[in-house]
Amino acid sequence: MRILHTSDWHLGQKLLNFDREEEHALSLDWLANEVRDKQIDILLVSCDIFDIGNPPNWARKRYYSFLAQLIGSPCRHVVITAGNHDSPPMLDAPRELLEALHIHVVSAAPENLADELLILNGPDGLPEAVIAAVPFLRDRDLRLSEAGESGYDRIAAVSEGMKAHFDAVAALAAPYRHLDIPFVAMGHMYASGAKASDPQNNIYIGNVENMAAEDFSGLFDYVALGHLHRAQQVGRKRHVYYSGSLIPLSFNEMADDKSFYIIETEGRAIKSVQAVPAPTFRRLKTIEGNIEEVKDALTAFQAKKEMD
Ligand SMILES: [Mn+2]
Repeated sequence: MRILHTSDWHLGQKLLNFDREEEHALSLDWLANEVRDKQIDILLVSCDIFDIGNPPNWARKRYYSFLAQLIGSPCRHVVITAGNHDSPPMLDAPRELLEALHIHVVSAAPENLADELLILNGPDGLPEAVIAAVPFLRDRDLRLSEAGESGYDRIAAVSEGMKAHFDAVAALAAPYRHLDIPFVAMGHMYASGAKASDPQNNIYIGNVENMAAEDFSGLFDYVALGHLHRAQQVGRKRHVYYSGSLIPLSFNEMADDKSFYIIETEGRAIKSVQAVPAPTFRRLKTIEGNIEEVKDALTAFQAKKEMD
């Protein structure tokens, strides 16, 4: 079986004053073609579909036209989770329609945890993959605030709450463990040992890591993470990966190569994890050392535009 792992599309993003519509359109068209060409069975999109909770209409149009391009392709299931940039009600609105097309959306920690566990059936009607589709977990999903707790206590509580959440989904998946099919977890966090392009103060409090690769239950054969925009494996012993974004989303990502992963499985075994490089549709032509100059020029441009 072939599983494609991508994340962090950030549709609707503006970098300073420049919107990225054309790049997003080109990259999603390319991705839809790759899903067909590479005969992908399951597509996983781990979080941050949109850049903001109320994205422009062109971004919504791109999202739906991408999904429409998959109809009739070999891809049997699509699983989409929401990140800290996404609006859960917005992603949820077309849920029934998307479900009918085998597109599963998990936009927020559900009241019933079992709703995060997807048992995907193959053409023969039998389970072919188990997906723990864990979206971005909000502070309130992870812990109860306590009067008088320190910042350090809060950070530890987030980390403990996150581990407990993944363990609880793994416990729900455990009854299926006799099946010789891949078990995949999706998540949105700052994992220990991962290299971030930008400071991580925007996810939970503090620029601190939330969970380590070893903290994921051994039940999961592959962990498909989103949030960090740099493609990478986290730790060496487990199949825990960030797919990274499809296009560079900040100046600090300008030099990074972008990609998605194809995970080839046979029964429970992960046969290979292959990074497929994304084409570069637009890149600022600059040399190292020159970046500050470019940033200053763009900031000045923006300030001038705001004054006009
Ligand atoms: Mn992101």
